[in-house]
Amino acid sequence: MALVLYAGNTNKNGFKALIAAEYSGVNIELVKNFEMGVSNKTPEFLKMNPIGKVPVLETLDGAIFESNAIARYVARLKADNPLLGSSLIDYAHVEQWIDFATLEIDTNILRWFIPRIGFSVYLPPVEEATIAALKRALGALNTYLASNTYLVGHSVTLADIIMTCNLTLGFSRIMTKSFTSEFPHVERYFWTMVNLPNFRKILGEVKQAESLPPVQSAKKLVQAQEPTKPKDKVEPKKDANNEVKKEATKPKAEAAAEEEEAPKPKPKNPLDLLPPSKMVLDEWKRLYSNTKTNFREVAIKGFWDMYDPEGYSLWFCDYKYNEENTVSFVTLNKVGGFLQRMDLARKYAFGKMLVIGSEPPFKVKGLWLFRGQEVPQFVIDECYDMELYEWKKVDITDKAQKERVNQMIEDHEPFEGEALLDAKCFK
Ligand SMILES: N[C@@H](CCC(=O)N[C@@H](CS)C(=O)NCC(=O)O)C(=O)O
Repeated sequence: MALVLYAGNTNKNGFKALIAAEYSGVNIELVKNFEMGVSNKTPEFLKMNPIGKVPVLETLDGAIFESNAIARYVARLKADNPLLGSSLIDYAHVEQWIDFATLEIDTNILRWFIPRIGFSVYLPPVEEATIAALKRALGALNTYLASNTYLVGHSVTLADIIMTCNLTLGFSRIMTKSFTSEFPHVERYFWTMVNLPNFRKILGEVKQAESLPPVQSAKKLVQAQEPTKPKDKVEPKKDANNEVKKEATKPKAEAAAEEEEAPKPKPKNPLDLLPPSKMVLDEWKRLYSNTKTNFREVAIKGFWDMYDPEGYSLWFCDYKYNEENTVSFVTLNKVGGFLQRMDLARKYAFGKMLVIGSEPPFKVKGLWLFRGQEVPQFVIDECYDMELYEWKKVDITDKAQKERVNQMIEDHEPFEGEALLDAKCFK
């Protein structure tokens, strides 16, 4: 019998074991047709976990409940698993961060989230104290991550897996950008982790909550839970307890609250109100993509022929924390994640990002073309990566700066005397 995990396929507590399994080469089967509130209340299930909560892992030697214990078991199936650390002090630090992720981070995220969606009493002073406690924990984590890429040592451990799964609930349901921007190192850490292949495979694409779940008033909650059809009578109330919900499985109370929000008209982007420019960004992007030979003579020359210094501006960016770029694939993921998050600026920007050096620490430098004369405010507000870079406007009357622009566009190697690990383009 393979290992069988009993959990819904959006359960962040179940994800801990599944990600650990990816790192450890362990095969886990997710039980099919799991129905929260039904499957976990059967006598067979209660024999495996008397409290009737998920996840539960069924093994040949017996069942295990509590998601951290399950994840530890999975990691221990691989001998000398680096997920658990490689020295006595590392083992202790892995355990330390697992407890911190559970008791200081997860507990406070849940205490903030659950009352808002109407599954426990909402009391403003309690919420205030919970947010303060969460901020205290995130502040400490932020300080630690200012000089550490991972929680323990120089690679992913079980502590990162458990921390990231817990943060996933927070980031996707309640911790909006304006809340998390106070903790830039936590943001960088989180987006780097969720984009690592073994995480992404299980978590899918994670999106940050755009607003706080509106508080569910007692009246609304009662209405939303009032059965209208017999089927609703058996709908499990606790289903939303601490799952990372997909739209389709949102608790009724929460869905009702969201439905009541009036659609807001989308304000026009201020960049669309600028005087028209002779430079057609898409034309430049096409020229860049279609030039395969004589790049200098064709694409670079074409760029300067098209460039409109009144309608557009050029910017150099320099990553502020290059000393952290000690692992090549993590650095590349970081840059890849940045470009994904820039998607919102596609209509107004073109960019080149170079990862420089043949050995760590790698330097990350870029060149961006933006509509208008400033780095657009909506990009600064929406894309947290922006503050991880130093931005400097290019003076195109300066020959050296202009040549640097050319070299960045054409991935010139060596760049500033060093080999390129990679060059990525945003177009
Ligand atoms: N500490 C437990 C928490 C388990 C838990 O709260 N599970 C929720 C879903 S994520 C549950 O089963 N709720 C149903 C209930 O409370 O009856 C763990 O980490 O496994």
